[in-house]
Amino acid sequence: MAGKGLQGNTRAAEAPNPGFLWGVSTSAFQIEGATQIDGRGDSIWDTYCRQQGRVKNGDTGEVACDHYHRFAEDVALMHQLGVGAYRFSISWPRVLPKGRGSANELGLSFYDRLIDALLSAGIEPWICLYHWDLPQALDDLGGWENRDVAGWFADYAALIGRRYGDRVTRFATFNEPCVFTLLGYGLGSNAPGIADKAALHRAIHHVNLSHGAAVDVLRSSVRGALLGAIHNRQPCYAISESADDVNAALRFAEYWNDAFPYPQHFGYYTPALAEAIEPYQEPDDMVQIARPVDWFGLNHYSPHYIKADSNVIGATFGAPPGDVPRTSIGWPIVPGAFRDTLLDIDRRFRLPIYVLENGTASDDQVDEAGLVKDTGRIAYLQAYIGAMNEAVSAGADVRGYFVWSLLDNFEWASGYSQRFGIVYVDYLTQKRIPKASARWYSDQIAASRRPSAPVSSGHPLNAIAAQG
Ligand code: IFM
Repeated sequence: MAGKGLQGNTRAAEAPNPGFLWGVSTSAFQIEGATQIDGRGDSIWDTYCRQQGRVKNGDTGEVACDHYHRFAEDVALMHQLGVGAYRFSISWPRVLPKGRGSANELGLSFYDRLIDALLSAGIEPWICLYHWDLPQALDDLGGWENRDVAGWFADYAALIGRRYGDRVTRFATFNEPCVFTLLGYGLGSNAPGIADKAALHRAIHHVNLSHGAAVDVLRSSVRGALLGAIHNRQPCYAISESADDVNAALRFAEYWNDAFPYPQHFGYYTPALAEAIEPYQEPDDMVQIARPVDWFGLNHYSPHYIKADSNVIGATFGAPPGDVPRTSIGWPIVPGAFRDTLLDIDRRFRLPIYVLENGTASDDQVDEAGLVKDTGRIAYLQAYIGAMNEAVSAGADVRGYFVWSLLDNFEWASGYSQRFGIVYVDYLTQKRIPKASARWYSDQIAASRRPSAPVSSGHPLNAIAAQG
């Protein structure tokens, strides 16, 4: 039986309260596949995947998890897990193949079917408008470097609000804006592969303008809309005490932690960014950016260890000290940093917090019995959910937690070499195999809804996993 002897019945800690929202997250380009059918346009990631040497093993998003055709099976899996919510993203080029202008009815109706299936299964849909797949046609016009993108993004948000706002109230404007701007425009290691200081600063400012414009549009078009953005925040420690590394860590933190939350919530950029972005700013921009939102979305995996570098921001990732445990992808495991980050966000931003990504890659294998015993992932989730619960006990207003990710999927420049799912995907057959962590997570959810009841050992996922 899956999970036997795998801490499957071990609880992370007392869950915050019975109304707490447990969910799973994914994104369009990472799971949908079906990139060449039903009128979808190219995104910058389709282009990037075609460029030799950009993505490990030459992997692409063409098939991915084939979620476009298998979404009903995936919703059924979520139902069996018992999650209360599913955060997914809309593929902008699937619904607007050129990024603006005529909408693609076939693309729009895919998300109708997905949303309806979720609602029938009692799962709340959380829509993220942008998880990194900018329509290529807009990139051809300058993409996030072109100030007009704020208008294009607002029109896209209006389309989504009109179409799905009768069934969905939770919308995020952006997922991890610091990552796709820094890696895509500053360091050149993600699509569209640019490494240029001015490009980075233009992109940051235009993403912020687009966020504010989309909040306005959704607020006026969706009754009862509950809006936010999804940010990374994590401590950035210098790898040494040298002045260069210490300054690099401070600068890196401005780009990583503050470049979006500060203008969006407080209406200003922190000092180094304020100077760099000043040439691209117009008089009323900050008013347009700092629109009130309803919640703070956090993605957090680990702290960063930062060193000085000659790149466009003068700082990059360094190695953690040897005694810090790491996941198979090399990311440090420091649950206390998660607890402290949640408390810090609570104190600074004074909004309900939703953890919309947390999880780990692991080197998962299907064993002879057809099971995936991802004990390392269970230990990670247990420690991190425990740390979250400590933050809640200390007063942080955390309302929900979503695992990254439901499925193994396309991990950007790492292709399919890294598995983040609690459900294993056999990419040759597209067979889904819930891992031991899926059963563990499901047990947590069930137990947190019935705090005094013993954790179930006869969960339906056992049977699914046992079928191998
Ligand atoms: O897969 C990504 C996701 O798209 C954004 N946040 C981090 C995840 C793991 O790297």
